[in-house]
Amino acid sequence: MSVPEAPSNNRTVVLVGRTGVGKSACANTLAGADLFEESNLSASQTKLVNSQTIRVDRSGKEYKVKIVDTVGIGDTELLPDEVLQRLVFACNECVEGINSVFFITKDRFTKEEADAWDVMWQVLFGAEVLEYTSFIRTNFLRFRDSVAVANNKEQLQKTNKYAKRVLPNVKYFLHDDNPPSEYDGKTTREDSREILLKHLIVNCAKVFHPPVLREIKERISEHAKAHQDARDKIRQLEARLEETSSEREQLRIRAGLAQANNNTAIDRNLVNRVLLTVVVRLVQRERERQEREQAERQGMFELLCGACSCSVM
Ligand SMILES: Nc1nc2c(ncn2[C@@H]2O[C@H](COP(=O)(O)OP(=O)(O)O)[C@@H](O)[C@H]2O)c(=O)[nH]1
Ligand SMILES: [Mg+2]
Repeated sequence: MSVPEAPSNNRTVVLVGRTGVGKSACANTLAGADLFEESNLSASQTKLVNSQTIRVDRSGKEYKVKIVDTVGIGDTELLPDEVLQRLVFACNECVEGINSVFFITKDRFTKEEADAWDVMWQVLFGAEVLEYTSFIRTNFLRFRDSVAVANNKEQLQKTNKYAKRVLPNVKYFLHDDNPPSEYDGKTTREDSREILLKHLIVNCAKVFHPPVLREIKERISEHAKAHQDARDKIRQLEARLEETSSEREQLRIRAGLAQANNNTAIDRNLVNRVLLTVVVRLVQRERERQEREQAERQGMFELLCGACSCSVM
């Protein structure tokens, strides 16, 4: 459940989608500058996560827009565990909440996309994310033409069984085109930017707090508190050590100090450790999801075989 909040001038948008569909290009369009690396390179060569915050003036108000670019989900070159790990690291960039997830696609909606979609809501964020997800069709030359956009939306929904299953659940459907500037893409990107920013500012004021982000935040603050307690304890013990002249008492205090120092040392790699434990749990959840799908397929197969009147000798 998201907590009701006063509308703020901050917006956080997370871009997800397969590698090469144009996430980083879309991020640059949103930023109005080349802040993200665009390429056809494989996900393994892409940075873990890249996030940039820009300021935007709209109708006399200043907005702070945080853009979080991620690696491709549904990417065959990465193991599911690696993808989840990268996504959880991206989540750490938006622990204050997410205004919108931009799910980016290019020309088609494939099984990989449907899988990525399922991982996003079933494994990572929970069903509530669908309320906050905007489906962005990039590389759409006629994005300024409302009739072409409406037709494409309708066609896309009928493409195949994956599109038929997923796309009717999509709340916002947007089209844009973000060609590289060497192809005279500047004005096209400016027009695309207008569409994306308007949507982000007008339709995405509400903040989504996915349980996974709340958990990351809570666990990090628990650890930070334990760390602070240990430091307070060290200070107290050091003061007592100065005051006491008894050797026995000094020995006892030194033992306490060693213990407290140990407690602060454990916390050195705190954020990474918290994130990795979250990854482990999500990977487990993803495995369970795959097993469920497999069992359903098997059940369907057995049902069909049972209903079939032919006998195989
Ligand atoms: N013409 C055109 N090219 C695009 C568009 N989006 C991305 N590209 C290009 O496609 C390539 C891959 O895009 P990139 O943003 O790096 O994909 P990512 O892997 O999803 O981040 C880059 O060369 C981009 O410049 C688009 O909407 N139109
Ligand atoms: Mg990229």
